Amino acid sequence: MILPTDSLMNIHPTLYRHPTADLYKPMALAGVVCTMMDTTVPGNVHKISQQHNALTITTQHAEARVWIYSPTIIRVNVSRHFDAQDHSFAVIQPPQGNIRYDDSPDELSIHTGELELRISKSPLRFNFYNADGILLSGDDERFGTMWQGEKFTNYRKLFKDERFIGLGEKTGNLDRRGSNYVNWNTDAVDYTPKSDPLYKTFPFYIGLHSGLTYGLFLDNTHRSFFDFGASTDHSMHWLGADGGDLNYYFFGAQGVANIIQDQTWLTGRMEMPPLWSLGYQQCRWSYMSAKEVLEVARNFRKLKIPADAMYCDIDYMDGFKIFTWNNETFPEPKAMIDELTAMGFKLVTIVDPGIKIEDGYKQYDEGVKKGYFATYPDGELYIGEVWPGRCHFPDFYKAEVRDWWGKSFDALTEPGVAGFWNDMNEPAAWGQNIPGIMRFGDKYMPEVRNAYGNEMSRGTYEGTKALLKGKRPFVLTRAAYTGIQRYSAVWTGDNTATDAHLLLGCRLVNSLGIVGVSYVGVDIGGFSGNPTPELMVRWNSLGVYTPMFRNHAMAATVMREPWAWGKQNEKIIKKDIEQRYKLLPYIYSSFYRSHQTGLPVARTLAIDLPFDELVYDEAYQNQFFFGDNILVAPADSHQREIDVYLPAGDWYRFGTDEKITGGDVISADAPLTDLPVFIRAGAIIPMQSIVQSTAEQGDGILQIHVWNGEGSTDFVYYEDDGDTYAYEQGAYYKRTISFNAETGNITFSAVEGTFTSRFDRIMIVSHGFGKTEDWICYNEPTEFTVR
Ligand code: MIG
Repeated sequence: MILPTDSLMNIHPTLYRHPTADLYKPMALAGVVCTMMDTTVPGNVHKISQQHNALTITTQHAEARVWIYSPTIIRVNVSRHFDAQDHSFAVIQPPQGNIRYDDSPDELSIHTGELELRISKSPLRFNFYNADGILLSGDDERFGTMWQGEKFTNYRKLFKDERFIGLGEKTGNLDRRGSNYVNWNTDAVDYTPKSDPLYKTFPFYIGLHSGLTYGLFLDNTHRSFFDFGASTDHSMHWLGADGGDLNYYFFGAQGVANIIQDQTWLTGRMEMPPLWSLGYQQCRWSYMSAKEVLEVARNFRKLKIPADAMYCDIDYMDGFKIFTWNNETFPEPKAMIDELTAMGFKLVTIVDPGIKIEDGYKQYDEGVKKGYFATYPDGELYIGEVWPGRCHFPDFYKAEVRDWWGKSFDALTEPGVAGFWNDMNEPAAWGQNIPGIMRFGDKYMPEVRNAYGNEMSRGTYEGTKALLKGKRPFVLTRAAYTGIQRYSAVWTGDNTATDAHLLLGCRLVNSLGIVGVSYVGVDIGGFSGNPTPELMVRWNSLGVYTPMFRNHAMAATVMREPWAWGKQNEKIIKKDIEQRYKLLPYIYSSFYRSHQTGLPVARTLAIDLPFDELVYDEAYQNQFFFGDNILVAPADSHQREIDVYLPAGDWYRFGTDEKITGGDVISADAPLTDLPVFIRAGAIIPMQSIVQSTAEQGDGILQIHVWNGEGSTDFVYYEDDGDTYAYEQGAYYKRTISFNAETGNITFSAVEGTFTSRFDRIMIVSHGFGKTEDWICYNEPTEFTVR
């Protein structure tokens, strides 16, 4: 008997509605499904047992395990063949002890005090409730979880007013409702504002409905997919992967910031970055010789445009062989770097994973001898072509390989390289279609592909950290998976020199912030194509408020340095870069907050205002807070006036100190000389005088800018040596600065930590008080009055 193809869907709900039909039985329908995919469901619960901090729930066709990680984090894993290793690339916390649960004939319920998981037994369904018994999220009652072959899908409820944010580096709108996405790390050459997937995988999103928040992280490195109510008459949302387990962490904290804190507690937070890396970075594919690198660096100093980092893209190498230098164009790397150092510059060099097949090349010889490269199933070494030509690819999943890789960086750290840029680690090979039979040890590439970038970055980070003997390495990567913040900063790959990409860049950065990745940059100016001078100017002004401020461009594009755009534009760009340097004390303190809590430096407004409709309006969705007190409204290169949504409260235009009342959409001037940036009333923003690089001593004055407001506000000021790990032993300088608007008092708490501030004077700069004087104090102050 052949039924119409939609008969499966006709039969499903009927079966589920029938009390005895606990399972969709493909066998019973053999005559019907013979032309269909092998489809299975977990079936009903047979047995419940507890071991190793986990509750094990055995069903007809699967096994589900439940662990509690914290009162607001519950992990569920539904599997047909549970892997005893239970490995995660992302999670760094262990589960808690014994799980207490209530068992009734129909339902199992687990309470943590803040979160309740109710598991219905026939059929197996998971529903999460808050402490008040209100449903946060759960399985779609009809379909729950199903396998089609090895691929599983978890169909979930969709609330009428539900919005979704997250997934990290994904194009599209801030609100992901109605969109669908795939995670499969890809060298997304020439991506557009609609392309998917891009380079990174963060299978974590936050659901928002009925004034409630929850988060879900699918910890699975296979190709995964997420659908937020597209093409289903808004009846459900779903997620899944081509293989592995439905292994997810459910976050029940209320408030987006609290969920981000929990998610970064689970998967780690970034270390304090080296201070120099927060300055302006100048990159290009490529500065072709040491001479050119030095010329560009010298020009920054000559023109008094601040900068901290120069880059070498692939052409510094000998035939693109990783860990080598071209001895014609870069004959004396150490001499070049010494000269850069004398000018206050650090050097960052690129590394790709592909190791050139060439006898006598150290990394090739060693890698082959020791079996460090990816293979085919028959043991033959996989060969893919990339810049060096035919290459092998290190198996970064093995500790021994990461260790070997990490040690090879001595070729770069010996002459003095300070930053390590990891490219092409999706991994990429010409043709962009590495076959699924490529193997890393006992794993086929598709099972672990999405974590390749993390494992390469981990090897780079651990290796260079050891080589730099106590100094913080700066690591930058293109491909990533959840948890990357523990090892590396990221950038959003090969964008394009268009206004659409400038705006998309804001959404990518903000969305990466939601998934725990604070240290993010985009290629300022756009990688491919040539920006107009207006676009270049505008993009630089946005770079000031991007966690990583790096100018980069593709080979054969016009030069992008600040002086390449005419004297008038050079002046504007210089002023913007100076603004970045003035703000470094604030930026560094914001990075500290992120290091402590996981809260991103660049924050979509959805973090503070998740249920404010205007936040998701396409006209305002690119806006973001930079740290606690600065609101940035990106204007493109053509706009000279834009509509800005200013949330409730009073605001000041940063460039003019004009006071504006929020709670509404306003029209803001947007000249190329003044990006619409607003300061929250009552804000405390520590700043400094202009320096040419972070290596410069400066004038020793810490400026505490205070904008008039209401009530009281405070700011945690943080400083350390910016360079070593001494802060982990208490060598930092931290004070809470408070402002009381009623009394006009500014109070400094006692200094916490053993570090001596590099500022020996504090200056108070008041805004919006109708006074113009500033106050300087020579000794450690405790109190000022601005009224
Ligand atoms: O095949 O190293 O995204 O930033 O300049 C291109 C050359 C390889 C891609 C990176 C880009 C870099 C370029 N790389």
